[in-house]
Amino acid sequence: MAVGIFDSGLGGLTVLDAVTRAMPDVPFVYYGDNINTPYGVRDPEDIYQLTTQGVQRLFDAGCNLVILACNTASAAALRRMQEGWVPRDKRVLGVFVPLIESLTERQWGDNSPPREVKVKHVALFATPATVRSRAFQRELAFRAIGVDVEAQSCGGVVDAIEEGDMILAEALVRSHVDALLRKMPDPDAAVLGCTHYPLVEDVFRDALGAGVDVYSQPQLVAASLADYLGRHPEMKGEGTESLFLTTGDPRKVSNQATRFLRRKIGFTSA
Ligand code: DGN
Repeated sequence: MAVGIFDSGLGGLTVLDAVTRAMPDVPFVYYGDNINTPYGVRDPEDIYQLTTQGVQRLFDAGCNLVILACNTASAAALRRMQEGWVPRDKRVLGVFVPLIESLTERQWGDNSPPREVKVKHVALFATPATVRSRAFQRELAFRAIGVDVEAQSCGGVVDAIEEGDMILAEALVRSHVDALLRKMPDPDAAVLGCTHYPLVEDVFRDALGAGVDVYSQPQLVAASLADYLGRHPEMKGEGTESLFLTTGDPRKVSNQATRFLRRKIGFTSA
């Protein structure tokens, strides 16, 4: 048994990196749906079908707890999966909630009514599907009032990162930040709502300027998961060996993954 980490491709490795650093004694099984990436341009039904397939594979590999380390899948599929698909003895958690809890200064799982918070103007950067879903705004509205969100759909950034074209990724990030700042000139916080973006976090920070607090997911998700496993140790699993599965070409994906983890790992066929 191990904790499952699902992503449409390689972005979830930024989350895997943070969780393995925070919890070196927890075994993980990573599933990257590289053959179907990117999800950001797919329709919600398609994302739901692909996500349930991948999560089922992780259940079959012995994971009782699966983290959807993909905002696009969390936005399009998580609520529907939790409401009718996830078996009673399993849990599937997303990456939005830790981010929003941190932004709204909440403890993990605090479900008290929405209240005023310090941040007033939030810039959200995410894939087209995440932005279209408005899931971030919906989750935020459960917890906070009086927060204005301006979302920027960052087309092209995920593909450029997956292909390793960091010059293109940087140029795209700068133009998306410019577009956002034209709509909202004075954000006090920016949310990087895609697990690929930690690889270009410095570019976001530089383009946004010093006055903007940047919320990035990996460390926030790792802290929430550590807290959750502290309260549910039976979900942790045994052993320390992690396993990496891909629907794509294992050799190509293993090479690409080195850029995300700064160490060599070997993927096998899902
Ligand atoms: N990394 C994914 C996310 O967090 O939304 C995006 C990947 C994709 O398929 N577009």
